[in-house]
Amino acid sequence: MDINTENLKAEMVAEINQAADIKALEELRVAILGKKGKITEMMKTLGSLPQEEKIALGKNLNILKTEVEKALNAQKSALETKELNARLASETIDVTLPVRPEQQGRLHPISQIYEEVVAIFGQMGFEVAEGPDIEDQFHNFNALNMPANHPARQMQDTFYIPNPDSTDFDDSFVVRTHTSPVQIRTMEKNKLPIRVVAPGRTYRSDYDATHTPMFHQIEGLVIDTDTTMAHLKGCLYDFIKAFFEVDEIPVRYRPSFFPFTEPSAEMDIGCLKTKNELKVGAGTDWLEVLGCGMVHPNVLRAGGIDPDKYQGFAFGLGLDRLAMLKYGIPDLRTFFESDVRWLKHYGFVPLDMASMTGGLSNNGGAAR
Ligand code: 2U9
Repeated sequence: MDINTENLKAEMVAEINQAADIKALEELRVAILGKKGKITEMMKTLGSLPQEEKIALGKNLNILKTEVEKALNAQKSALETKELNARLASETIDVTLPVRPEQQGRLHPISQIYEEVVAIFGQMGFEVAEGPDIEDQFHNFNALNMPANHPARQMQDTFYIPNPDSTDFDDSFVVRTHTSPVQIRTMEKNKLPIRVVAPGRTYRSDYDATHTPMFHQIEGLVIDTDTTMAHLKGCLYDFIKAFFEVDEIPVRYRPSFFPFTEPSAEMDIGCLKTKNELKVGAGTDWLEVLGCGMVHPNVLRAGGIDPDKYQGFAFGLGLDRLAMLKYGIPDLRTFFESDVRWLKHYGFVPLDMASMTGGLSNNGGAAR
């Protein structure tokens, strides 16, 4: 048999080097080295050859096979590099391009209200104070003039957390039922005067159209030597006008009771309630928006402040309720359902932050 393996090698390597892609190369490999491939078929003929020819051709075919395998591997990695480079070129992202106009993300109305309220109090000179969600009973209750067995403690449906180091119920922790413990901690730091707002998550065991077990509050505390109820009224009036973005608004204060303030009051704003709508800022109806009062002397004492030298005012409001009011959201429970369609409707453009100079809510969202 006359087989020129040198010529065959030249032909096969040329074919291999011309394979345009991995698939064509694989077809070629099967055609040469597969079960019925050219070289395999030639190997099968060896058995019928005379001994000398068998040895010579066998050796040459093995050399040919090795050379072909080498060429196949080289072409495979060349094609893989070529394909990877083509993919990298086609998937290049220009990170310097401007943000795409069809951006999807939206700020939750509570985050928006949080930013708005903090922007207003920040402009007035309040600092933002924060504290832990899990509190001890001293900071959540006792220091706020609510000792153990005080009826006011039963007024709040509290989530208790066992204390692993004590079986005494009084030592168990709570998830804070209001942000007031943050102000107690601010007082304990012993730096006066104080002018802080404490926004954040709060927790009570309650669930219906107007209550969720986790909700958001913002509370304020001002303490100085001569702080009075007049300061409280001026401060809250300025806040409410800025918040509802109006120049004038009727307000009234009704006497109320909170263990931590004396005297205590609730502030109502004038509004117009119709069958389907609530208009804030005018009309003959009243809407309760916040609670407030002068800090109780017992609370000052618990925070390490001498009530004979210092006095102050405090207030508290529910951020969720404010969001419902300002942006006309009817059911509180929808706030926490994580429904993207809801968020698309009521949400706000995240890059347009609320600010007193840039406008609080002129960035679209539910106010549109
Ligand atoms: C300290 C002293 C006094 C905070 C206050 C209220 C009145 C109040 C409610 C409004 C709506 C809670 O979310 S709500 O249900 N809050 O009416 N909060 S005075 O008084 C304090 C707080 C801390 C040291």
